Amino acid sequence: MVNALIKDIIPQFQFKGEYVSAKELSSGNVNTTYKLAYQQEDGNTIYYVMQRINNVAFQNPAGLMRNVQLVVKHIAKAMEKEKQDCHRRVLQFVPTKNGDSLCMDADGAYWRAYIFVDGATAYDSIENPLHFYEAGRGFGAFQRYLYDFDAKQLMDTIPDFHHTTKRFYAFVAAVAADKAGRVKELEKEIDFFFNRRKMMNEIIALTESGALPIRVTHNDTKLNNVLIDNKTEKALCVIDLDTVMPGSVLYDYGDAVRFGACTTVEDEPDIEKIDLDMHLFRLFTDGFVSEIASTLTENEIRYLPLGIKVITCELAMRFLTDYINGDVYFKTHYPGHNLVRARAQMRLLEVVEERYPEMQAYVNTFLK
Ligand code: GN1
Ligand code: MG
Repeated sequence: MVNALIKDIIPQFQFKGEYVSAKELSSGNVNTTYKLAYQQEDGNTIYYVMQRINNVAFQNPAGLMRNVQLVVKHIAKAMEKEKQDCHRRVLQFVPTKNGDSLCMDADGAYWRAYIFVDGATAYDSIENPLHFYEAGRGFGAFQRYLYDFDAKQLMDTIPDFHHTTKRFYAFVAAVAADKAGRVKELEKEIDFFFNRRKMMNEIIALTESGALPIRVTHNDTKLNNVLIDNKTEKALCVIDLDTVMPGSVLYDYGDAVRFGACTTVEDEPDIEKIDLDMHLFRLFTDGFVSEIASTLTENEIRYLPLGIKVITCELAMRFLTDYINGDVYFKTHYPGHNLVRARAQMRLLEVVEERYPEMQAYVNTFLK
């Protein structure tokens, strides 16, 4: 039986074959995603991904889809230029029966669909360390393909997404408003971010002064946003392009290490278990830099670890802000989930701070 939530949406898209089943994929924290199976006449099954775009996070879904399509087209061309086969390596969208890229549901939210890349895996955690080297290559190559993309073509799908200083102001405003009455229990956590206020501004200050260039970046480089081919075990395709916007290379590098080199899940309740695996850190760095070394400036290399620090702090603060606001942005799976996430990322940040000199020493080995 088709899930009631999607039964009116499915018929709007040009899916081929006969509908078999739909399964919700639970790993996203913002959009809602289903994997659909369609039986073909030749007996094969084609899988599709159908996604509801979260309209709290993304206010302009049409602009978002335009961005994503421009980026995908550019990457496919860049792959061709490098004589690489782009089959299964870029997202392929499925139009609606009206030929549009989106359709609207009864609540006014927008949906889109694309072909599921078969024979590849989006890992939620590292099972084979070499996959993390490959993730580094995948995200590094992604930035290389977009190196000559004219950023002016892109609209900001979420304005100031990684403007960590403005995120801090939003956090302060949330504390002041105390909408959900939760601030009284959070003195320690609130102090934690006030104590790091200057550090949080460092990437912004470096880009504003021109010391770090602005590129086109992915901005959400979790391990599960790069597909690894099951056969070759190589990075295949970068997905979740909704936040592709102008930004710093440090964001993509930092967010990927934050998520993938952590020894636990992102929302680990037992913070004693949280550590940063330095071997994984080095593997990712090797893979990432190997793909974009030719376009990175010396400053970008030197400041890579700053990306890990700032992005971990930013996300910890975003989770806490959402907890204070009454859990309105991130999907939560139990009461207090956002607070557990915030505390886990705060602990991870402390570990990153301890390991910082070691990380700096490692990235400095890439300077000529
Ligand atoms: C959200 O939904 P997902 O997992 O792709 C969030 C990211 C966070 C991430 C933390 C648009 O990404 O910024 O880093 O959760 N995406 C948006 O898990 O806010
Ligand atoms: Mg995402």
